[in-house]
Amino acid sequence: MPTFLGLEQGIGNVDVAILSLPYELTTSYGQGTAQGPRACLEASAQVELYDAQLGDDLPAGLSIHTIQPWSGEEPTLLQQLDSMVGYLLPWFKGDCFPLCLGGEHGILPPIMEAARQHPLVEEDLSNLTVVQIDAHGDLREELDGEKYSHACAAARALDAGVGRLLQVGIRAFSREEHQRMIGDERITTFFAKDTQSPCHGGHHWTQWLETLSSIEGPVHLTIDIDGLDGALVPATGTPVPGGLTYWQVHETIQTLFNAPNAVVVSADVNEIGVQNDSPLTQFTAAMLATNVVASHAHARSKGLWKATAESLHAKRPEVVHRSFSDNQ
Ligand SMILES: [Mn+2]
Repeated sequence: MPTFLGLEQGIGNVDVAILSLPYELTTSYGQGTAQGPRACLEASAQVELYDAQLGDDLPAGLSIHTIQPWSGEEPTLLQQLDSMVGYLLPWFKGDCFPLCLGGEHGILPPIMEAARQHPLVEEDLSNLTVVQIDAHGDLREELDGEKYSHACAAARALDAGVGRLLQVGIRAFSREEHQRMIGDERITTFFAKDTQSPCHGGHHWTQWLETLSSIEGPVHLTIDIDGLDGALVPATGTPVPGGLTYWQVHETIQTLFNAPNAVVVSADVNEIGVQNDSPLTQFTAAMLATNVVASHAHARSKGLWKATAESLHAKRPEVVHRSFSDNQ
């Protein structure tokens, strides 16, 4: 199995857990995101270990563990979702930083169930802010009759109780999704049409960065790589023109991790496709994943991230997560 950045497997305590969710049941257009996590890990061996903000080479003293991929083979979609929750739960106890590689965006609802038991979330997802980089709103009620479709990932996160959803890069959405963006006060959407405008984009982009800096409390960062311009990620499930530049995503990650009153408790990079004529798509995903881990390491070094599990878990009984398949 390839390891993240080609590093030797961490020993002892886990500081950062790299989790692979090769899940693909509902991708509507492209194919191949099930192979994405492995391709991203392989491409990560070519990423520079030095991070300029951190001023150090990764792993920068951290113990980074590349965990064996999830390999659920349950017969139904709902049982697969439950199986992913079981795979994720041990890494969401607050004593390490989990980074999930996907797989289609349908991995978000199981990640939310795992995040529910993070000590800073305290079983109540209304305490959690989700920052979503994406071309799509992912706010449909269902797609082709399936409410756990990748096209519904953000809607299901809100249904699970997420307190705030901040979206950027959005440029492909239905009338129904647009109405929900406007009507649900938990959602703040920064449209690509505004942030990428040649005339006024800078103004909107500054507002986005200020919004990130003002976040308080625990945050999950979900990066659908199709939020980037399609030219950078042609092998993702649904590449879309008119998206974010690499440096805008980089700046979003760094600004979020540096927000003075926020704690980024977990992240995912999803919809990674495998490009065969060039490694550009999987290498772009690997660069972003590396930037997430380096930004976490930087936040740790500044005291913005604390291992919270021991003190908080001592007070509480074990959390029982909600089952996707039992609630039907
Ligand atoms: Mn998405």
